[in-house]
Amino acid sequence: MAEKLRLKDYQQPSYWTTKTDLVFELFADYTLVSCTTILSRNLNQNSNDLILQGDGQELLEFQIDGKTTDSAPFLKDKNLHLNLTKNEHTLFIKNKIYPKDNKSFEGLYCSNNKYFTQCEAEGFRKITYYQDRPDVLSKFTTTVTASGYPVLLSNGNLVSESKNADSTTVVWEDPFPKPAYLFALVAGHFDKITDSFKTRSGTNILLEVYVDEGLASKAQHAMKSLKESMKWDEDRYDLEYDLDRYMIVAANDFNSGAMENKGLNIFNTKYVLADVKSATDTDFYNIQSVVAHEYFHNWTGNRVTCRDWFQLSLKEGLTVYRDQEFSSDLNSRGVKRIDDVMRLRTSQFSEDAGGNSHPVRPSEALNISNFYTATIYEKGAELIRMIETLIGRDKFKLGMKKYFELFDGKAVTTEDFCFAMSEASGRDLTYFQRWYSQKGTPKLEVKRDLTSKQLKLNFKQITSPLLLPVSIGLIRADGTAIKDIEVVDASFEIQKRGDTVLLEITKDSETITFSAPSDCRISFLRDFSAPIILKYDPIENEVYDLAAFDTNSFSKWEAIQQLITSDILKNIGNLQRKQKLQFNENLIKTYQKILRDPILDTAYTAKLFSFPEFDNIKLEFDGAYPLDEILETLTCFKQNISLSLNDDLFAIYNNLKDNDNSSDRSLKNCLLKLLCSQKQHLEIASNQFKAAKNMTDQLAALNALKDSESSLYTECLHTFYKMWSTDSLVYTKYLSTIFTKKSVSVLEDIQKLSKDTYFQNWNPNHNYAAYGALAANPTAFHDKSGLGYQILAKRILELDQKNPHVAARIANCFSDYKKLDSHRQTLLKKELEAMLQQKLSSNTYEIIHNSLH
Ligand code: B3K
Ligand code: ZN
Repeated sequence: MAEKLRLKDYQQPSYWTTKTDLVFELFADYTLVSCTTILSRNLNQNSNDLILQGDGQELLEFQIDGKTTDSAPFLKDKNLHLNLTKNEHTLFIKNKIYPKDNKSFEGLYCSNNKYFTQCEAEGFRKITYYQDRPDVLSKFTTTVTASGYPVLLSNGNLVSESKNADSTTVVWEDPFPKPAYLFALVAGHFDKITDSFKTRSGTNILLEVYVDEGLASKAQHAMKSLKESMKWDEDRYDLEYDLDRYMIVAANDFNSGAMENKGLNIFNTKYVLADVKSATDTDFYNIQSVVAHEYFHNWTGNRVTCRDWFQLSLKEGLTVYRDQEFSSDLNSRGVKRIDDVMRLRTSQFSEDAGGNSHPVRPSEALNISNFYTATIYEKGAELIRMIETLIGRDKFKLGMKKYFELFDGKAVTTEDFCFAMSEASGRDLTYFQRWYSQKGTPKLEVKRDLTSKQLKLNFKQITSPLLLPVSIGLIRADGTAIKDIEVVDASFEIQKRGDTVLLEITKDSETITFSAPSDCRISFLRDFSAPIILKYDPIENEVYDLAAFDTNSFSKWEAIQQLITSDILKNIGNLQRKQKLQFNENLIKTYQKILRDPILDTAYTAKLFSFPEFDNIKLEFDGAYPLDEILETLTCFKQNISLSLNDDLFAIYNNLKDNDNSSDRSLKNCLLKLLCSQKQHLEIASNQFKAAKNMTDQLAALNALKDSESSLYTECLHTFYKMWSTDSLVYTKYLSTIFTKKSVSVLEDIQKLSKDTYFQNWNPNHNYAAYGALAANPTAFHDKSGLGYQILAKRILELDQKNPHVAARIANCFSDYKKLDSHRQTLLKKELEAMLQQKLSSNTYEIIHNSLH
């Protein structure tokens, strides 16, 4: 088994690679890769040893400084171990690879008879022997020769193109030094759309989006999103694009969402192709945000990159923060913040509570591909957001400017980022940086002491102390906000911002005293100012008043989440004690007011109706969670809301029914799903399905019917299949609909899946939509028979032979092992131990091992 990598072992290489010339000759069954590199001694290191990583290629020729050399003595494991003598060397390596057989979708591979690359994190070593590490930055020239592939692309600018009777040869040159993980090559038949963008300083950039033939009309939204992103980065951060052209290419087989290769982004088709008939409003929204994310990497990731892979959040956390801000500016900021917090809590908080918990800057890893996680991305973005909250938006912008002044063209660390922010803002961030190395979700407890004139708060950090920016507001029982909050005394720094005060909690115990009226209600963690779990005992009616009156859209939503969560927890307790379920009637009244509030925006109201899910509720339990009781209570809770609000839900659904905008659709479809927990309303969903003019309404109707055991569902599902199964992307919606059904019958369905003509056995999207969906479906996955565990274990082993990345991602479903009851633990343990006996990739081994231990 591979050895663990450790952050503390980082060392610069003994040689830098300063120039890389690649020549690709694409033949029908194989590809020849010739790579000439200039190596230059790193005077900081006193060593002649140099490792060039490789993975599975056939080495055909090896020259050092023009002399053909026997490579055999240098080959050890998969790598070339060189011992060099001079300050400069020229290496030439020629090797053979088989892209058509490459189902790992890393390195150079074929998908739908087109060639693509995926080199992050360590895929370049599958193309040629190379210093495949992010701190080695080289200028690249790429020559590609092929016949029968009219489109031949690589990074940078096109320098020449020549054709003869048999083949076409192109030469691409990238003027910006880059690490190997940003290398890209694409070849094939494509359709494309083109456009242009004039930068602020007047350069015209050619923009191209390449898609499968016949699908050009579905690329318009991606192109629009690209132009919006380019404009936003100029407006917000004064950052302009730096090459003559920017290309996006869509790939049917792609392990993740997209990849920010310099000048040549390669995308999963899921984040490029859309029209209203085949893509939902959420798909459109995601395309905008992923296109932006990859574009923003051009500065945060490509121009300034990571020193080593433990620094991954340097580029990912920062770029997620930037794409979140972009989406907030272009859409609704309040709704976006709620979406981001929901995602953080569902995916990252769960990850941090399970076997694969790790810090935003991990200190060790077996396989770095396993670290493309919610912690690195989402929690990483929260860390950046906290810095912005602490120093303010203007200084944050100055900090970004400083970051590029200091580090453009370099490979750096998260400390370097914080240093730039400190330099620009004058604020010491040393203590704050503990956030980067501490895993787990911080817990903060608040106790209050309210007298007639003063409110005293005592904060206790239950976990190791960190700097927690806690934003709070005060409101009175009649709903009026206390505008001028008067702080009498505080043991820590505070910053006043309008009717909100930012408390900078640092020690394990801190206090603050305000002058405040006795009916004062506290709105904690406004805008979710820190990614923590905050516990306090509300006084009577406090949370209801916040739910009704809080002016902070996040905190109003949060108050409602709190009311629901405590109602659900109370009823889980009832079930455990074999008592009757009894839901809170005041909550119904709160919802009635929300539904009748003419001021609330429909997209926001839809968020108020997004109830906590299984993954949120399970986190409320410290030890093993009561899985069956959680599931039963959640279902009954929704049924109760549906029954109690029946008339309002029905009336509003009808009002919104024919409105043609995404905001109204989101509320309408959310209410439809609720209504359908009553059998009598299933007909509404079936009618909506039949009348739907867009995918949002069609899919929402199908999903509303899904858990009903009604023939209406089977009929609609069949129609959906007939309409869409030939469209690989929409087919994934069919798969995830089936496999998220709250029923054990799903386990039978998935065993028949390989017989479905349209299921592409190795396609990552299809596997995530089927097996990933099952893994996230607690009813079926955790069925007491243990069949769910068996099916997933078997499939992960199959996938692991071809595509360890996809296998390991799905294997994350086992990380709750220790939180299961003893019956389920026994069943799962058997599967996990059996898996560890098999020959596993280091990716899957690491995930399974961590889940079990
Ligand atoms: N940087 C890529 C992620 C690549 C995943 C490699 N296993 C996409 C992104 O975060 O922008
Ligand atoms: Zn990214």
